[in-house]
Parts: sequence; C-alpha cells; structure tokens
Amino acid sequence: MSIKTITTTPFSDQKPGTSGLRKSVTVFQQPHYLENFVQSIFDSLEGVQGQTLVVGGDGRFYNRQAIQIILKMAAANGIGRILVGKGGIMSTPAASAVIRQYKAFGGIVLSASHNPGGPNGDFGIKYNITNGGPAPEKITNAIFAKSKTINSYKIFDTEDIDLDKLSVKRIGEMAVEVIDPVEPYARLMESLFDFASIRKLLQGNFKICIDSMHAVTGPYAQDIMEKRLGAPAGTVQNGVPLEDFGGGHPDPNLVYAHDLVEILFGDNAPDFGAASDGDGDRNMILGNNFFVTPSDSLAVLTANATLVPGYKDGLSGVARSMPTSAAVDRVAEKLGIDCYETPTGWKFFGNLLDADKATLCGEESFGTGSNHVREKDGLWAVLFWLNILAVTEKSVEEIVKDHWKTYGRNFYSRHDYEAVASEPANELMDRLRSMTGDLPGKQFGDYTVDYADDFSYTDPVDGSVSQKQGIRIGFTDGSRIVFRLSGTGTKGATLRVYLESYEPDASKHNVDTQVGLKPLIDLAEEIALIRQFTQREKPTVIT
Ligand code: VG1
Ligand code: CO
Repeated sequence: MSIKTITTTPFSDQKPGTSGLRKSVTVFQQPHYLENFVQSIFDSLEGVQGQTLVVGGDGRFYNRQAIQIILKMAAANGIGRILVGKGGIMSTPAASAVIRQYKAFGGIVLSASHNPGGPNGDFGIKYNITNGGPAPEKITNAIFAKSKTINSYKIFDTEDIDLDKLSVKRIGEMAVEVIDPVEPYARLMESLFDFASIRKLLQGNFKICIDSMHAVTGPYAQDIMEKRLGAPAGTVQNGVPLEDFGGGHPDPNLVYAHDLVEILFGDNAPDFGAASDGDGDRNMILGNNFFVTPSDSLAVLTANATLVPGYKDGLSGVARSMPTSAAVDRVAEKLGIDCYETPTGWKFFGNLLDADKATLCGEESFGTGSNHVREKDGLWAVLFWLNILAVTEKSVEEIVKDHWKTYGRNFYSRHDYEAVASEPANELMDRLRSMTGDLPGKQFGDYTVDYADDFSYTDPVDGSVSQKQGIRIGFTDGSRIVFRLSGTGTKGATLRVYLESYEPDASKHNVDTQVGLKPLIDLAEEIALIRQFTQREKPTVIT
C-alpha cells in the first residue's frame, strides 16, 4: 500500500454550476477527470488534514467507482476519517444531517439529482461545508481556479473498501467508517414532527402513496413511512434504488412522475401522494385529484408551521429563490417576519439559515427545507404536510383552497425548453438583457411594464454579490415573467420561463393554471421570441 503522485493536465470545463459539477457519465469516466476535480477540492480546503469528511451519493451509475477513488485520494491527502453511507448511499439532506450531527469538516455528495442516470446518463459531484450546506461561490470559484492549473494528484494504491458492511477500516492512517445512512436522518425527523399523530392518521382511513422513483429515498421512505409510522407495506412504490433509476427521469413533477400522477388523478385515488427526486432533496405534493405547486407548498408550510412541534415557537423569517412565486411573501407579511429573495440554488440560503434570519426556505423547483439541515429536503416536506393534515383533519385541496381564500392565489407555472442549442439560447438572454433599460413603462395589451432587470443579489450576511441571476420583467398589476438558463443541464442549454400572476378574488381561483396564465404566456413569446431562438413550438416540460 503506497501513495502515488500521478501527473495530470487540467480540463477547462470543471466550473461548478447551480449545484456542483454535473456532466455526462462518459465525461467523468475520462482518465483523471474525477481525480482532477477531487484534488482541486482538497487543495482548496484549508485545514482539512486530519479532519472528518462525509461521503455518499444517490446510488446512480458510477457512484461506487467514484467513492472508491475519493476514499483513496482522501487518505493520500491526509484526511483523518471518512464516514461513508452503506452501499455508498446517502441522500443529499441525510448527508447534510450527518455532517452536522458528527460535526464533520464537510462532505462530498455524489449526485446529478434529477438528471437521468445510467452509463449514458449524468453524474455529479459537489462539496458541502461544515454547516452541512453546499459550498458558497467563494469556495466553488476556488475549486474551479485550482482545476485550471492542476498538474498532479495523490492517490493510495490499495484494494477497494467493502461498502456493503457496516465496519471501520483503514487506508493508511485514515479511518473509513461505513455507517447506516438512514438512522441519523430518521431520528432527526422524529425530533421535528409529531410521529404519534401522523401514525394515527396513516392507520385510519387516510391513504397515501409515496413514489421514490427508484432513486435514493426508497430506503428512507420505507424506514420512516412503513416502519416508524406504520403505513401499510407497499405504501412506498419504486423503492429500490437502481443505478439507472429504472430508465426513468427522477424529477418529481407532473411530467416525469407520471406513475404517481396517474394514481392520484385516477379513480379511488388516495388522499395524499408524494414523489422525490434522484438525491432526495425535492418533493412533489399531490392530493386526491389535486396538484400543489411548490411555491404554494412553501407558503402553506409557512402559514401552518406552528402546528408542527419542531416549529411551534414560530419562524425567524423565510427565504425563497427569485423565480419562486411571491405566495410566501404574503404569509410572511401577515406573520410580521422577514422574507428574503435569493438567486436560484440552495447555496444562497446557507448564510440566512446560519444567521437565523430564515427558518424555512423554498424554491419553485419542488424544493423546500428548513434550518434542521442546510439542504432542501424532500421527505421532510412530506412529513411536514402529513403533520399538518393530521392536526387539521382537512384534505390537501381544502388546505390549499382555504389558503388562497385568505391570501389570494398566485397563479404560477414554469415552462422549460430542455436541451436547446446553446448559442441561440444565449442570444435570447443577451437580447433580453439589452432590452431591460427600455422596457419599463411600455404597454403590451393590458399589461404595463413596471420594472425589468437582470437580478443581482447582495448577501445580507457576508456582503458577497452574485450578478446575472435571471431577467425579471414585472408588470404594474403584480404579474411577472422571469427568464433564466439552467445551471444543472448537461446537454446544450435549458431555457426556463417562469410565469406568475396574482388573483385576490376567490371567485376567480378555480381556473386551470395554464388558462389563467395564457395572456402572460403569449406575452413571454412576444417579448422574448422564444420560438424563433429555441426552434421549438412548445416547452419540453410544463410544471
Ligand atoms: C435547478 C433548479 C434549482 C435547484 C437546482 C438543484 O437548477 O431550478 O431551483 O436548486 O436545480 O436542485 P437550474 O440551474 O437547472 O435551474 V437538485 O435537486 O438538482 O440538487
Ligand atoms: Co435533487
């Protein structure tokens, strides 16, 4: 067993995006590609020698190979101890929880989240810091800078570690502990929610269906829902994590979670349904024949938080990503708490949570979470909903419709144009950017532009500035259109168009979302010339 120093040359494309470095598996399989990035992480972390790191992933293809490489490189780079999930598995929120509970220095999370898996799918890697959350841009920029000048990396020449048995092994001086990835997370959930009430609900006539989409939440959902909460066996479907997610696209939305959608919108539908994404940090909430938009979900959780033991004393504040609807802003206003608007990506919530400026956070992309960890958390959101349903004894639909009655309804939808050509997509954005100065005051039919800008965020805690976070066009009636390019896609560009309008009048709430937003959808086309630039007649995914 010896440490080897391997000569390498830099790759120019290792800039982390919205959530770490994501590329197709074949890119990661190139000689030295993963190693360069991992060495760049270690080289960017001051004082990591002798410390504990957490490693785990969503179980997708290449997860196991990547973990073996990371373990051998960690040992060669003087890391003291690695905690790795059994089978190499750890959901993103569980990794965050483990980093915090074990007071680790940080962690490496292997996931491409909602992107498809398998030999022809995607892979991803990101670094999380001591608070359990994604590294802020200061660190991801440093990692990228190192990756551009790297000329060698260090790795132990040794046997693979058996990841399938709970054990403590050594590589050189470094300890490798294979731990149960579910137990620490499940215990945390028990400390936040009223498990006794939820158990009573699930053992009565209330029927639920949880779809893990063959991704990482299977073992977590089975343990929590079926074992600890006594839901009937089979409540969790597609519960065995597969390396290719069974060929599916583990993105919990109305398009990709079609199995669940069919059940919840079918005859004799259960009362509640939920799906999670590849790495377990997102959730989709459905009622019997009812879809809860993620923006509304955040608003409902905020409005009802004090019904849940973990939040019974109230919230210090809330935060949402810029494209997320303003539904939660109205709740915050009524509660008299602050509401922060951040750029897309969970890394921007970390400082607000650490400084106790926000307790709950959320994104329109089916992500909600709180200060219990520093990642968004899919099963946490499911339990939060079940806790509210157990206490109020209302249906999902009643809860949301009552919410709209109190606060008004924010009609909201996102239209994605996936894998379009990069160059015209960038031209579309550049063109919009150049228009922002002239748009305010312009009239389009019934709409008058109130403001137009490219969103820039100054972190209220450390003052760091993030620019060019998406084009916002706001209208005088409170409606809004946002355009941005995805930072997680791996093929061409993905254009996201976010549409929102506000309707205070409850008699006008029972309208289909796409119908309600039609004038704004047409306006987005008129202003941005989406068809012309994307060469697409319609979006790939509408949520
Ligand atoms: C998307 C979502 C964003 C989310 C990110 C990572 O990013 O829009 O809200 O934080 O994915 O989520 P983008 O840049 O493609 O719009 V996950 O579940 O992939 O870790
Ligand atoms: Co995810």
